Order: sequence, then C-alpha cells, then structure tokens
Amino acid sequence: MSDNLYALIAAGFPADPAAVFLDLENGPPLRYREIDARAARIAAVLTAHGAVPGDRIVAQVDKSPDAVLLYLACLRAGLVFVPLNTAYTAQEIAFFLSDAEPAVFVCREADCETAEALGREAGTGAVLTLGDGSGTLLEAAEGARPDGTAVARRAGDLAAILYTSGTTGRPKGAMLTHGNLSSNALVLRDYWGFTAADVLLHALPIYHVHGLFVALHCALLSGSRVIFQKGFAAEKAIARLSDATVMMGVPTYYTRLLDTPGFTAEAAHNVRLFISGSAPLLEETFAAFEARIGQRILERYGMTEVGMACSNPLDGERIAGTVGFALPGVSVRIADETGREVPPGTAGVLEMTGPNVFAGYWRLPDKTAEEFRPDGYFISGDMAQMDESGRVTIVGRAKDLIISGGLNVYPKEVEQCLDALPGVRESAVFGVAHPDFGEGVTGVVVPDGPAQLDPEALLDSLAGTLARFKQPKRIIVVDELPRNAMGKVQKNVLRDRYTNIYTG
Ligand code: MLC
Ligand code: AMP
Repeated sequence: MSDNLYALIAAGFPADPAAVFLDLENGPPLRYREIDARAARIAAVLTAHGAVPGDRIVAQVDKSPDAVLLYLACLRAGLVFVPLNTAYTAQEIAFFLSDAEPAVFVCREADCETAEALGREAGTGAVLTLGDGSGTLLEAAEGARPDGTAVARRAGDLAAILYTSGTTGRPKGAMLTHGNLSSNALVLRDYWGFTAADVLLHALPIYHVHGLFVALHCALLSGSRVIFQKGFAAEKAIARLSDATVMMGVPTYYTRLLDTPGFTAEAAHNVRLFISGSAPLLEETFAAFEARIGQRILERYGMTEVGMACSNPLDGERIAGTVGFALPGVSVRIADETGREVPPGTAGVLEMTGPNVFAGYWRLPDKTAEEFRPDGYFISGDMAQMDESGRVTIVGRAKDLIISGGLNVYPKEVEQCLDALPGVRESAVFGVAHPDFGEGVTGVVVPDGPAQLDPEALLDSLAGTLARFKQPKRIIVVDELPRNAMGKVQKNVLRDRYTNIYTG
C-alpha cells in the first residue's frame, strides 16, 4: 500500500460528478472529477522534462487552480514541491534555485526572461511558465499522455520543501514527507469537523503551510467546496461569507474584517468556524469578534516544520490568548534550555514530537541536529506555558523573529541587506506593534561617517534585493545603537523607544 498523500486524497474524491473543488471568482469551477486527469497531464510534462521521483520542482506562481493542480501533480508523480512566495526578488530566488537544485523551475509568464536567466545561472534542468499561452506548461499539458496512477511513496519520502528564513539570515528548507502531511491533514479534518457539506472561504496565499496544506488538505480530504479568492480583501470576503461555513486566516484578516462596517453577525451567520493562526491573535481582537459576530475565533498554533501542533477545541472552550491543546498524536512539552520539562504554569521553550514533525533541513544536517533534542523533540523557538489541563499559551519567542501579517521576517536577513548599503555602518531590525500587520518591521541605521542618510533612499535601494514584506515600514537614522556591557545590541531598548511609532 502506497503512502502517497495524493493517493489518500484521490481515494476520497466525492462520488458526485458535479462536486465542485474550487469555486472561482471568475470562470468555471474546478470540479473534483477533473483533478486527476489534469494533474496527471501536468505531471507528464514535468517528467518529460526529465524530472524523476525525488526531484525538486520549484514554483513561483500566482494563486490559481492550475497552481493547485501543479502541487497535486508533483505529489502524484513523487516529485518534491518547493513553493516560493511571489514577493521574492530575483536575488532571493537565485539562492533557492542553487540550494534546491530543481529539475524544473515553474515561473509566472511575466517573469519568464528573468527566470530563464536565473535557471541558466543555477544549472536548473528546465524553466517552464504556468500560463496557458503558446510554449507554456499548460499548453504542453493539453497534449500530454498521462501515466496511470500515483507513484508509490513511503511515508518517509519527501513531498515538499518549504523554505523558512533563519536567525543567521540564510533560509533553510524544511523537508516535509508524505507521512508528515498526511497525518496532520487527517487529524485536522477530524478535529475541526470538516465534512463534504463544508464550504471553505480561502483567501490565503498558497505558498505557505497555512493556505497550501492546512486549508487545502482539510477541503480535499473531506470533499468540500472551496471559495477560492486570489488574495484577502475584506469586502470580497464578506460578499462570499453567506455561502461559506469555515474561514481560515491570519490575525490581520480578522482585524481588517472588524474594521469593515459590512462585517456583521448577519453577514457571518452561515459560518460555523472561524480559524486563526500563523501569528498571535490579540485578546482584543478575539473579544471584539465575539461581541460583533457572536462566535469565538478558534486559534491554533503551528510552524512550517511541524504543520499544526496545537488547537483550541471545536466543541470545548476556546480561550483568548491560548492556542489550546496538543493535537491528537502530537506530543508537546514546555522545557528549560536543557530540554527538561518544566512544571505547569512555568514559561519555557515549546518542544514537540509526532508524525507531523519534519524530516530535517535540506542539506543542513548540523542545523537539523541543533534543533532536535536527543529524544527526538523539535525545539520550536517559541516560548510558552502549559496549564494543568494541557492548555498551551504562547508567551513570546526565544528566536529573533518578526511576524508581519502572518509572514516571518528574520531581522538578521534585513540587517545584512541594510549593512551592505553604501553609507551604512551598522543597523538593527526589530518588530513593534502595528495596527494592521500585528508587528511592523522597523530598522535603525547608523551612518558610516558624517554623510547624511535618507531613509527613503535606503528603502528604495532594498527594492531589488529583499521581498517587499520584509522591508522595514520605517527606517530611523541614529548616531549609535544601544549596547549592553558585552557589546550586544539591546533590541529591547529599541523596541521600547519606538513602541508607539505605528500606533501613535
Ligand atoms: C503585503 N505587504 C506586507 C505584507 N503583505 N507588508 C508587511 N507584512 C505583510 N504580511 C506589503 C505590500 O507589498 C504593500 O507594499 C503593503 O505592504 C501594503 O499592502 P496591502 O495591499 O495592505 O497587502 P495585502 O496584499 O493586503 O497583504 C497583506 C496580507 C497578506 C496580510 C493580506 O500579507 C497575507 O495574506 N498574509 C498571510 C500570510 C500567510 O499566509 N501566512 C501563513 C504562513 S504559514 P507597498 O508599500 O508596495 O504598498 C505559518 C504557519 C502557521 O505561519 O502556523 O500557519
Ligand atoms: P512559519 O515558520 O512561517 O511557519 O511560522 C511559524 C511561527 O509562527 C511559529 O514558530 C510561531 O512563532 C508563529 N505562530 C504560528 N501560530 C501562532 C499562534 N497562534 N500564536 C502565536 N504565534 C504563532
């Protein structure tokens, strides 16, 4: 019996030939009955370009049904899907191509020329565009002769690599296996009570765990319909809520909904479940939501490396500021810096193990070893506490990480880019409260000599190197950085000093 996640998904496709998978803003829907043939044809094109099971397929493509089919095609053919944030710049992509060494890089039509140049530079097997014009992957797929069934995979075989940045500034590829994804998907479908009667409002990007795995797998494994929106826009989401039963989003989606007058209990009456994750949901947002809509948002906690680990219950009490309990099959503990479990109520680092926990960082065995305890627990870098009943509260981060609108930004990476700019001696990047993004990336720079530095010009200079969401929302020029007696930059002093710059 194969452990291919695609085989698991396909085995549960609804029998009803009219059942809709993706319900689109424009154009005909993608029906469940179409998935297999279309994914098989895309897979045939990839294999015709020499990709064999285990090879990586890097994709930087817009959100579309074809992008979802490309993911499913990779699973089906035993290829390892490597999705990239569409905001990444050419410089960022060059790294991913050289690190992942894909057989095929699939890009957007508009990026075709740059992508080909990057592919040549990195020695990528082939560069294909996802558009449906002449010479594209989809055109080739039209005429392709697909192979029979999903390629046999074992649970430990890789299904995807998702890059997450790191505290050193160098991104790391988290290797996720078919077993990791399948186990988490089945648990979530059941824990959140997904059935074929559900309709999921999907406005998340599909290059991260949240929109790609958590949302789509719950829908695919229950045969539910997905209202598939290109991106999140509060008005558009509200317009479709009366047809939806479940919505998933990052906290920014919920604050933006609450800032929109049309978001009322009436508009949301059909929705049985609002789920939030990827960043902390403020207690004020939870309370304002309950007061307006009469429902409690279900907050859950996860990471690229482990998928989902904790969730508030579907039927039990959902408590603001907590992320609930370890999911079935996942073991969570709060530990001190040596990995020893601390008593209930004490803050420590959240560690976890289970079938959901990734297989390590791509080609970084030493980094992988550093992040696991000898008994197999993965060290999340999040600070948390657990009460006597097992309920977990995230209380902070041991890692130097900013989460802006649900996207991770590692200060080191931004500091390296700022430091490389002419006229900059050094910089410090940190997050402070932001009313829309939760945390706003903020940079402080020290000039190299007497020359004046213009923050706007510095920001312009980052444009080609750093994805927009990683760029500081504000840059402040200072004479020197605050340092402790050991010479270490005191980011807490900077955070305190600039705490109100976005909130007034
Ligand atoms: C866009 N911008 C951002 C940003 N997204 N800046 C900071 N943080 C972000 N997250 C930039 C834009 O480029 C733009 O720049 C400006 O900010 C304002 O754009 P916008 O129109 O307001 O942005 P929008 O397109 O609406 O996007 C915001 C967003 C989006 C919050 C809707 O970022 C989003 O969908 N985030 C979800 C990310 C996600 O899926 N995370 C899950 C990771 S998985 P300018 O200056 O050019 O106008 C994970 C594991 C888990 O964490 O537990 O789930
Ligand atoms: P990523 O590496 O993009 O998968 O982001 C994972 C990180 O997001 C975690 O390590 C947490 O810091 C954060 N995160 C995810 N969900 C929550 C949540 N509900 N509350 C607080 N932080 C969260």
